[in-house]
Amino acid sequence: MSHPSSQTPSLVPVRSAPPNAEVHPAERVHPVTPTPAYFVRCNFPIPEIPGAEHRIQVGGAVEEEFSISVADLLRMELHSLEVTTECAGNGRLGMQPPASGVPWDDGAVSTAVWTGVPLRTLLERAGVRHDAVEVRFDGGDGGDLAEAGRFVSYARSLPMAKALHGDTLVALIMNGEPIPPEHGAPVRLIVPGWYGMASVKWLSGIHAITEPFQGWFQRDRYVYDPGMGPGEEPTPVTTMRVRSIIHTPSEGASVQPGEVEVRGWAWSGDGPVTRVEVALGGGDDWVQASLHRHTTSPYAWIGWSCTFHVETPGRHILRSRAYDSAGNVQPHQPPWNRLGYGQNAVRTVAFQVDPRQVEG
Ligand SMILES: Nc1nc2c(c(=O)[nH]1)N[C@H]1C(S)=C(S)[C@@H](COP(=O)(O)O)O[C@H]1N2
Ligand SMILES: [Mo]
Repeated sequence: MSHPSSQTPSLVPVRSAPPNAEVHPAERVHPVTPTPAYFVRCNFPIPEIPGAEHRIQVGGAVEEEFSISVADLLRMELHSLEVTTECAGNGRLGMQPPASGVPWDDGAVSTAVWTGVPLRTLLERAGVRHDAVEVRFDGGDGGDLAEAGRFVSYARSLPMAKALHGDTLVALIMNGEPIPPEHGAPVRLIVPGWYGMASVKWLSGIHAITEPFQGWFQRDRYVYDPGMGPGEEPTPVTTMRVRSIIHTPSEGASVQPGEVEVRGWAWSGDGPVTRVEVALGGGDDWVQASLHRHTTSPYAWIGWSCTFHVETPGRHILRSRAYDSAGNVQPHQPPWNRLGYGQNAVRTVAFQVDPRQVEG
C-alpha cells in the first residue's frame, strides 16, 4: 500500500500541479466519501472565484438571457442527491499498451451528497429555443495546452435530454458544506451517471447552442479513440461503464486464517447493478456476492460482500466483476483506446494469510 506524502493524508497525489489525487485505500470503505478524501481531478490550476457574489450567465439560444448569483441560487428550492462519480481516466494504468494521460490507478472514483438547483429550472426560466441542440457549460479555468498548441478554457456540452433531466444539478453544497475550491467552488455542475468530465467545476456560463459543441475537451479529449487512423471515428465518452472495486481486504493486507470477508462497491451509468461475483484464486469459480443498498439514490454505488474460508498461509488473489440491468458485465481484458478512458476491466487484489498477524 502506498502512503500519501502531502498534508492531506486522505489522498494519494498523482500529480501536484495542477492538483490531481486519488482516494487513499483506507478511505475507500465509506459509502459517502468524506470530502477531504474525495478524488481531485484538475486540468488547470484552481481558479480564484468570489463566493456569494459570483454570477452564472444563462444565455445563447434562449428567449431571455439572465445572470444569477450564487446567493440567489442558494435562496431557490434546493435538491439533494447522492452520486457516485468516476473519472473517465480511472484505471488508465491498467491499459496495455500504456495510454497517454494522468496515470490513475483505481482511486479516481468517489461518492458525495450534492445539493443544488436542478439545471432544468434555470433553462426553463430562460426558455430554451426550439433550434437549440445542446447546452454548453463554461468553467472558470483554462491555460495554454501544449497538445492543443493554444489557450484552452474548460468547457463541455450536454445533449438537451440530459441537460433537461431533473437530476442534473447546479450544485452549491457538497456533503452538507459549501463546495471546497478544488471541487469547483462556489458552484459546479453534477451530471449523475456520467463520467466526471461532464460535471463542470467553477461554473460561470450556461448557454444553449444550435450546433454540436466542438471544444477541445469535447472533441479532442474525453473521446474513445480506437487509434487506428482515418476511417475510425472517435466516439464521445458519456456514461460510466459498469465496474466494481474491492476495498476490503485492501491490496497487500494481512489476515488471519479462517473466515475472510470481502467487501467492495459496484456502479454503472447504464442501469442499476444487478449482480456482483467474486473469485478467490485465479480460476473460474465465481461466487455471487450479497448486495447492500445504503441509499434510495439510483446514482450511488452499491455495497457488496461475501465470505471465503481461507486456511492456507501465503498470498491469495481476489477478483470481482459486476453486471448491470442493461446486460453489461466487466470485461477481463482492459478495453483499449488511445487516450485510456473507460478502463473497467476485472481487477486483481492480493492479500496475505498470515497466522502470526492480527489485524483489527
Ligand atoms: N472546470 C473544470 N471542470 C472539471 C474539470 C476541470 O479540469 N475543469 N475536470 C473534470 C474531470 S475530468 C473530472 S473527473 C471531475 C473531477 O471532479 P473533482 O475534482 O471534484 O473530483 O471534474 C470535471 N470538471
Ligand atoms: Mo476525469
